Amino acid sequence: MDTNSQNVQPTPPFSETNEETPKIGGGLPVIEYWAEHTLSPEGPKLWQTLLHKSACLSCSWGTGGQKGGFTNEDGEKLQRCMKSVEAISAEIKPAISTQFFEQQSIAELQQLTSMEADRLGRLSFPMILRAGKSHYDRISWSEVYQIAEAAFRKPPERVASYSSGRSSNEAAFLLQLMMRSLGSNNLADCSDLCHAPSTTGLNEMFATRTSVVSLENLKQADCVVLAGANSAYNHPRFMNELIKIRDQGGKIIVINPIMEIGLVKFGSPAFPVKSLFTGSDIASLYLQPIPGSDTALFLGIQKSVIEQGLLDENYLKAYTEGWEAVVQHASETAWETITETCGVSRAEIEAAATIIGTSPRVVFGWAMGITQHENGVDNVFSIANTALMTGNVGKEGAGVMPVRGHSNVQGFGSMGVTVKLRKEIQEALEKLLDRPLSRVKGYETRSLIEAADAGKVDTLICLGGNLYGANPDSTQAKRALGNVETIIYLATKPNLSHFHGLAKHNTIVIPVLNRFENPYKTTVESGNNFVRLNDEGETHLKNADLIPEINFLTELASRIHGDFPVDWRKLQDTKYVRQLIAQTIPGYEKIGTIDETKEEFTISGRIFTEPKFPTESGKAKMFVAPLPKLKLPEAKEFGASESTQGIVVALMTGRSYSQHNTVVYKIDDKYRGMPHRNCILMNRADAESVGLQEHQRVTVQGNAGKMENVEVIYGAVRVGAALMFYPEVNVIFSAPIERRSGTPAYKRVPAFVYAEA
Ligand SMILES: Nc1nc2c(c(=O)[nH]1)N[C@H]1C(S)=C(S)[C@@H](COP(=O)(O)OP(=O)(O)OC[C@H]3O[C@@H](n4cnc5c(=O)[nH]c(N)nc54)[C@H](O)[C@@H]3O)O[C@H]1N2
Ligand SMILES: Nc1nc2c(c(=O)[nH]1)N[C@H]1C(S)=C(S)[C@@H](COP(=O)(O)OP(=O)(O)OC[C@H]3O[C@@H](n4cnc5c(=O)[nH]c(N)nc54)[C@H](O)[C@@H]3O)O[C@H]1N2
Ligand code: SF4
Ligand SMILES: [Mo]
Repeated sequence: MDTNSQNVQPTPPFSETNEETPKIGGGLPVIEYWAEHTLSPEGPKLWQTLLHKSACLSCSWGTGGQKGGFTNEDGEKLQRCMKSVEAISAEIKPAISTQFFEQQSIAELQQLTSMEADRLGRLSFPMILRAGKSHYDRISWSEVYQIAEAAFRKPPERVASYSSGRSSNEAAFLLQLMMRSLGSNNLADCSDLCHAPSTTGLNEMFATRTSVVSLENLKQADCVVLAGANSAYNHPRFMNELIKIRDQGGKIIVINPIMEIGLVKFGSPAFPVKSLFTGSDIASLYLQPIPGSDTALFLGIQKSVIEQGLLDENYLKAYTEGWEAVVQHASETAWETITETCGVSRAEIEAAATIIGTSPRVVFGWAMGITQHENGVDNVFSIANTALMTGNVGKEGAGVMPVRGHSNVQGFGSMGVTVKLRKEIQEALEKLLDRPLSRVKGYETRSLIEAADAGKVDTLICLGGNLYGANPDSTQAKRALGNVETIIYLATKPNLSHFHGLAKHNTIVIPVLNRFENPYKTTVESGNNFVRLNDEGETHLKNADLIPEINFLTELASRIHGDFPVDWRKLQDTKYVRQLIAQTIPGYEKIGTIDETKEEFTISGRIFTEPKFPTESGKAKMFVAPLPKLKLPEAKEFGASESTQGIVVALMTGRSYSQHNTVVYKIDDKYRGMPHRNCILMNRADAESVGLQEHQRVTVQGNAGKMENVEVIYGAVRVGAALMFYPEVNVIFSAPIERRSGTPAYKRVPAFVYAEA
């Protein structure tokens, strides 16, 4: 039995924080941050960018574009959060000088933290680290293309790409077209580490891969279930919708092992000053399960829905398949098994079931706390099963809604940057290429690292991101990338990959223009399936040698492929890329005329307001989500001696308040009361059970390494669980992989926490 599950949840639950933590999320510090940045010397440029007609750089909630920098798809104003300011501030930094890289050796650069690397400034000229050299050198564009072209002439199965969702749809489309024209399906993407289980799960059940809820529909919900998403940090404007739903008498159920303060009360600048000071209530009910146990919690909700007579059997019979086995599984699983597995009491589960079963319209939202598990796809199944059992998919104001990551990560998937290409896109591309695409299975991110580790990759192009920093087991990632002959990083800012993810022969860093600097229009897709048009812009980096991503990709492709299957150089006018997208990508027809119409649009076929699904039978398919076996290893399995004072915890790894993925903006996380990056958030009872105290320094050991001198911080985290920040924590563990989607289990890392002798 899991060491955690002896503790069935009391009410009120694990809510003790330390004296440092504020009483509401958001609130005045957000306004202070705005003021600090917008009134600083960078202020005018910041305002100019905020007002520029382009989508927010930061998260997938999406705002800006043609309706103006502050407007959402419903035309509502004042829709930019402080995260947007944070992201822009990082991009409008001055250029890093050539002298800097002449002076700093790679050994010195490797000493930099993620925050220090980002703070160096903007990359502004192409540079190369050659094998055996100690410094990055500036390099000419002609040599860049010469090396890149030779590297791309390697056998196609030994050539790979990785991408991250900040770039445009146009760049994403060109990347995959270039790779597939070559005969390579190795299109790894950051979504493999992120929402791939949502894509896989939703595709199996509904034959769709994204949220089925529009922003307009969300506004009509009477209840939102938010599982494993810290939206107060990571999708702040979503909080405005939750506040409005509560104000209209709706209910919010939060499911999260940590009582995140911003999900309890949130002070949003979008609302009257009063709410900013006192905060608005968010959670009506807050459940704190054991990390990795959400299938059990949702099974409990289903069981109770059945017991309370709230099962929508007519809906199941008419619109779903496989429901009998799912209902049977819920009916037959004993309450004891359910509560033991998830650590939440039956009374609380029943309360959630009553709310869900009696609310007319329920939206189920989730993020990394659901997907980043060994059973991430089962988690998604269990949520969608619950939605279907209560008739909540395929009607207005209801549905399943993965809350996506990067601002254009979903667009990358739509453009075919995936190892699981949709059949319709495959056929359209084959028509365009006038030949079959390669049938060799491509590498997603984890299999790319494994393949590189086994010496099977010669060439790698990274369109953004931080492949080294984002992967678990940093030692392996470094070794694996070291086997690749040529790595080409396209990036706006320096990051850990550029200093640690070094190739065997040549590591090239190409400085690119970001979304608001491109000399042509681009588009992006929000998590709510809305396509935005970004206007042309210009960079503040005068006399610098940056390149638009599109220009680099088309020039490289034209050198490799000549005029096949298209005149690549002509595609530097992105209007032509959009025409190709309109021809090949389902639902994107309107992009073909967006240059003339300026009409931003919701992708057709994505939002379900009727219970008819694009599956073969037209019905949603339901699958039994088995309960996980959540045993943690014993202390001795970490090599600890009997006398070592310590405890094994289920460590969740994720984001602090001031970071965007692997890029750290500030070292503290004030809402959780964590003063710096080298902290572990623990439950007081756990710490005290092995004689640890708050602020004591401990070692945290995983299966691949350890971190020392880590400060214990008491927080509102459930017994048996703890939290640390990535990317730093990625050195300590190699995660098991969700087998259907390739996603690492970042949210349930067995770790041994012990006092230093
Ligand atoms: N400002 C900012 N915005 C961002 C990002 C950023 O780094 N900074 N990153 C973007 C990206 S790429 C992504 S993917 C999203 C990430 O957005 P989130 O998914 O909100 O981010 P995480 O920090 O990974 O944390 C998720 C939450 O899951 C909870 N959790 C952990 N394990 C479990 C579990 O087993 N069950 C449940 N129910 N909950 C669990 C954690 O306590 C945490 O509150 O945000 C996007 N937006
Ligand atoms: N332990 C742990 N690990 C995790 C996670 C976790 O929760 N826990 N979360 C995972 C998740 S959800 C994700 S999505 C990944 C994120 O992994 P990645 O997407 O690989 O990483 P980012 O930190 O978002 O990448 C930041 C870099 O992108 C570059 N960049 C920014 N804008 C642009 C642009 O417009 N063009 C180009 N070419 N480059 C640009 C900058 O150089 C910047 O340094 O990390 C994963 N890793
Ligand atoms: S919620 Fe996301 S998209 Fe909207 S302004 Fe904030 S960071 Fe940007
Ligand atoms: Mo992500």
